Amino acid sequence: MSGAQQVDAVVVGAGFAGLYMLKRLRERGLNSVLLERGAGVGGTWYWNRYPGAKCDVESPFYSMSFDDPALDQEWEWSTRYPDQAELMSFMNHVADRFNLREDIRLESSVESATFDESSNTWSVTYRGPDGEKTLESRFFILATGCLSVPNVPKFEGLENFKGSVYHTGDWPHEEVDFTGLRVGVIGTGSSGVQLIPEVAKEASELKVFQRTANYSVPANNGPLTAEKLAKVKEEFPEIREKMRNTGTGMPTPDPTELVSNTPDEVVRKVFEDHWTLGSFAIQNTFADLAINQESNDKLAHFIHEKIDGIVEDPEVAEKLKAREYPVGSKRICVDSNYYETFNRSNVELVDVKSDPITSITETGVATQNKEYELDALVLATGFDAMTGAIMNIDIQGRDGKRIQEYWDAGPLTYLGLSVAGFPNMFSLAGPGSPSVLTNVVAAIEQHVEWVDEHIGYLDEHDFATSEAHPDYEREWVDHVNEIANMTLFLKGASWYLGANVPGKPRVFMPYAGGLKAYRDRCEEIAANGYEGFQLVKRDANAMS
Ligand code: NA7
Repeated sequence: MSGAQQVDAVVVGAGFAGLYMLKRLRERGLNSVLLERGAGVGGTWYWNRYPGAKCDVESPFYSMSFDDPALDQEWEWSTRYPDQAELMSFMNHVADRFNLREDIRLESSVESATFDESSNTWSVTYRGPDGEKTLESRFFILATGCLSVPNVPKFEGLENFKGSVYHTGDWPHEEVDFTGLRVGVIGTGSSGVQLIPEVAKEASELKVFQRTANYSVPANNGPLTAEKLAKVKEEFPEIREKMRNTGTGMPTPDPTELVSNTPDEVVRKVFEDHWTLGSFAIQNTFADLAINQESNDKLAHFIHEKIDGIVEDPEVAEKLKAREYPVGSKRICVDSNYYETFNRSNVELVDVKSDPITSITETGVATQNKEYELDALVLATGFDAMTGAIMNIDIQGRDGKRIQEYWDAGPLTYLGLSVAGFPNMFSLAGPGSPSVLTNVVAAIEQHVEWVDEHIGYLDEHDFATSEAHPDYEREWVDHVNEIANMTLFLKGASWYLGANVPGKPRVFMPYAGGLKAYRDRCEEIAANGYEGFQLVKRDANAMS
């Protein structure tokens, strides 16, 4: 015996996925520990607490059910889109309500996980408040999040800047006051687009350093009135059922009409209605928007016209128009007064595509042609998405196989859930899963329930371990690529593709076939005795 604490399962990460996984494992009677590097639960929402941070999926649909209809009825969402603080309240409520905290170890950062073939256990080492500790566990479950490792570009001289530097994905817990300061924001993805209007209200001057313009649509956020909430609650069982049966994981039916078959004036009316309604659903209004360039161009043109209507300076409006890639191939942004912010006299849009940033100086940002004096700098530069948090852990499977080497040319998974050579390791919402292209909490719920049932199957049938068969893994990765190749997704230099992090392999990571097709495939695989998984009996070395 090593002296390490023995448990049945170690879950890493206390976001939606980790919390729900812990709940299910405990209900199954497994002695489980959840390790979380933050000082609180919440995952992505614990770290992304920048001004304006909110979810772009509506509150009732983003509120994971945790398989408890009573939770849907008792929680009171206050706005159409939940902001960071409200999401934190919800997740803290969940942790308390299901007594999850007793099995959660906070400020505990997992450093390594090594599979021991003689005992079929994972040895998981983490650094916690009391130093380094090791757990020995049968199951090792990664709920590490898709957007949890901030991408800090290697700007020359960044360390010399005398003012404060913030990253949206690692925002301080104490209040940050930009009042009267000259602030620079680098990055105009979803985080920048949410933060910029808020910072503009406080800063004396705001310089927005934009490398690539983005498509953004209005959130049209507002209070979720008592009547609306009551209606949602009444319909919740039906809503949940619908969410399980759409490609997007949203309750609205998947589109069937094509832009290419629809008169222009009708298309325009549909776009107009969705613009007024607010939400990224505008990109799901027609079935061919994600696959047909000409159809997609119509939506791009519509958004460009909207920008012209909002932004007073035509030169600025022109710069704000995304042109290099189709709508949705990089995640569409959902904003509250983003384009309007560029009408403020204290805000300047700096095009760093035509005049690139050369360095950060002691006093600001230097581009090829100019220097911008700043008191504070915000990096809204995104994340080492989907693989970053997994690759940061030294994971060794069978025969010392290292995930860092195995995924060197891009991640390889079966269903996004399992990796060949890494027995009893499961990843939730990892690469190969549809999660980030759908309502992520709906996808997470499916993953957690599937993994939980799979674990139940292993025990019922006396299997010691489960892992992806390499041939099925290859087939799944090929299928993920095949689907991506049918879409316009490959035309955007997005984090889906790893294109935002210099040197990262350019591989399209999410499954673009939609949640419904994915769910059906997972269910079919389970019904076929977990086809494609190598299952090893407890008392034999023979694989099934
Ligand atoms: P994103 O969407 O990856 O956006 C990052 C932004 O930072 C984007 O505008 C990048 O420009 C910009 N960026 C990154 N590196 C640089 C450098 N070196 N110079 C200038 N600009 C740079 O991250 P977010 O945090 O906004 O959103 C992530 C997800 O969170 C989002 O998709 C939602 O799902 C929620 P680029 O486009 O690469 O030219």
